[in-house]
Amino acid sequence: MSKTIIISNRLPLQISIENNHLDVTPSVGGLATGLKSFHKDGDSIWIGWPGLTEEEIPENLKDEVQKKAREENCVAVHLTSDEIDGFYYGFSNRTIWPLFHYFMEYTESDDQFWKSYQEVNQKYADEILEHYEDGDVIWVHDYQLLLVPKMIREKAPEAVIGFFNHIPFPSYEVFRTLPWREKVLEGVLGTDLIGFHTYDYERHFLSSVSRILRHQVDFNEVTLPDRIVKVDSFPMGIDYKKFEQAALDHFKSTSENQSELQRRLDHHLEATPEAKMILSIDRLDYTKGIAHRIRAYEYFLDKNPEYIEKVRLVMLAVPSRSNVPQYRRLKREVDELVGRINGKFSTVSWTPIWYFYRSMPFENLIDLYTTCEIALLTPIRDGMNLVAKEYVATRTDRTGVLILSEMAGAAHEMNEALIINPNNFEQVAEALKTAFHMPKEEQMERNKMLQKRLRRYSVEKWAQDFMKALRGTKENRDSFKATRITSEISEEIMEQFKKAKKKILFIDYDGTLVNFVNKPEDAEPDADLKELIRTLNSSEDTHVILISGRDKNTLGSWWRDIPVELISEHGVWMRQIDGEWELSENVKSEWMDAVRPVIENFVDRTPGTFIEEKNYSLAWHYRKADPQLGEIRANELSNVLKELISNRGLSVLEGNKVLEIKSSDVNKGKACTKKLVGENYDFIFAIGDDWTDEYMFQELPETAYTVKVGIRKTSARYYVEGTPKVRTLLEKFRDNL
Ligand code: GDG
Repeated sequence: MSKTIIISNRLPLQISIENNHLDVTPSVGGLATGLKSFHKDGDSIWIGWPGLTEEEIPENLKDEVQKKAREENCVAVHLTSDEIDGFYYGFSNRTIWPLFHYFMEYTESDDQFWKSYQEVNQKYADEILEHYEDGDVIWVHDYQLLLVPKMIREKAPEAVIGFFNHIPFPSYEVFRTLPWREKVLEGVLGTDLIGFHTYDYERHFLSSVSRILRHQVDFNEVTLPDRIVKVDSFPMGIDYKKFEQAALDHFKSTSENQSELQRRLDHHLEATPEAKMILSIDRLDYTKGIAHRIRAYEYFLDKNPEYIEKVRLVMLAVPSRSNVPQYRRLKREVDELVGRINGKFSTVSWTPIWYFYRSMPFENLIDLYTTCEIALLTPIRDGMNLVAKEYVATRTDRTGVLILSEMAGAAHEMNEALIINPNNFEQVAEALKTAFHMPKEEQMERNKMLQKRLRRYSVEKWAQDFMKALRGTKENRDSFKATRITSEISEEIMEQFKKAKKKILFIDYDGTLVNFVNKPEDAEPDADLKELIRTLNSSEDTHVILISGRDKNTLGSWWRDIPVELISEHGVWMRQIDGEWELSENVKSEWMDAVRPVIENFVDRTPGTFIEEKNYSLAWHYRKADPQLGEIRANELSNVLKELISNRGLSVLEGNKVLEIKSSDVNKGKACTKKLVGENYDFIFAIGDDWTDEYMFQELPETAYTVKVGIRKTSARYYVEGTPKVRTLLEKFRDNL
């Protein structure tokens, strides 16, 4: 039976060794907490690092580690301390993490880190491939493993692979500064589905893909030569019931069962019943805005001294990544700030900040959530922020006020919270005042709505939605109309080719024989290609025609020494094998003077675009324009032109990053059927990549072998993934001449 393979940097468990004895505990963190329930219930294995380096695990316990992991349906990837330094503390946390959170000044570009990142990603990919079986679905998590999807795809081209990015994806202007930006994007595009927490991250990612890799992006789909990658947002939820139940149990527990922490919290509440506790919980990370928060709190107390002894900030900072210098610096900064502010405001019976630098057991987390009337979560950037959601879920009597930074992904779904800009201290101070005085009814009204949404969009639902969309990509792939030319199909075609007595091959040029380039004049055929076409056309019974939208002069000069028929400008001109050009009887050109100024206006308004003037058509190219602006202007121009040319016997062809206006009577379909008139070809083959080639696919007889290059909707019977595959196919024809 097929299974799900989950892969994340860390396993959802932590293995520790004391006195040669292994201890396994669940690990803390957004992802682990979130996916654990999904993993437990389903048929899945989870691959990741168990938290100890190879050097830390004694030789005699290595098998035991794997055994313990397997008991939890986990597979441990063993990493050395050098690997952890380069891959995890290095590239992941000193390059990607700061960059993706817009901390460009913290972002390091170190070749050694990058090398290690690639090697360790390969290690994860290899481990996955060890366990992968046909039909399994693979779900890769987070920024530490961005290259893994491509690495799996290379070995298992048919695999169904999803990727979820738990942190923000920065805007193109920030992402483009990464020296290895192409490799990173290509790595993650090895997937079928990429998920982000919010639409903004999705938008930024697609913008980088289209600007940096220049792939075609239509709405939320990236078209690659061999696949379509879907990109979507799936805001991650929490295990709502678990938090709700924990809170209910907490309230039921008797005073003997209470934790020490709860006793101390209660003690404070009893001593100062009108005072309110403000909760802050995060990993100690510069993105979480902890130092800002303390300063904003200081600002609040400075401006509103009447709240002295009336509020207390209970701050839990969980130690994190202390091997990275910025985290050590932040720790010092926070220690100093807390010390200074406590020194500045404390009274005999009151300290303004109650600071814990440690990780706490789950029960204590619940003590804090349920006891504090206000939660102040002010990240400077945060992919989602699950703490905000957990806080609301534990407020079972619906009281409590959440103050949340608009920079957290969670803010998009939690409108009923008090949403603030963490850099605006005045606004934070105002929100604290509002929270302090908010009537209970209003608190309950707000939390009611929040809880309803959180309960519905839980982590289970999030995982199910993602998996459903991921499986959907497979169904989509399977329902694709054209059939991929596998080696068996290619053999079959060759058999028919060999048997046939009279054969004709229509071959498109750009995007089929050669890849697209920025300057159309740079797409000249290489010597091998020329030789291939010459040989193909040298056999008596095989007739090769290159059929293109290109102008006759360019096409003619590129193929001047090769005896092959050419059809240029979609059929306006035809060159005989002896080099003579003939004009199609259907063409007109008098319309061009009226249309040209309209297109020129679009050239002026859209940098990077230009007009290609052919004898009987005008083409507006926008490949080099900003991709989004190009698409917008192409739509606009297409509409303007359609109106302008109506009833003139002209049509607008929408090619690959080009709009072309020409006589409606001329197209590749008409041009190639003309070639069949009066002939008795028993093998007809046509191959092309873009929309203009669809005319050939539609007009040729059903028995023709029509082949689309790339994966797009098509009327062709077959498809191949890209230009290298076209060459291989043509070489097979040559070998079977
Ligand atoms: C990343 C993204 C995104 C915290 N302290 C303790 C503890 N926790 C648990 C919380 C919560 C989780 O850790 C923290 O999750 P966050 O979402 O707030 O933050 P990150 O760890 O930075 O997570 C983030 C997330 O991935 C998921 O996609 O939301 O934006 O940065 O579940 O309860 N748990 C225990 N003791 C603690 O001291 N037991």
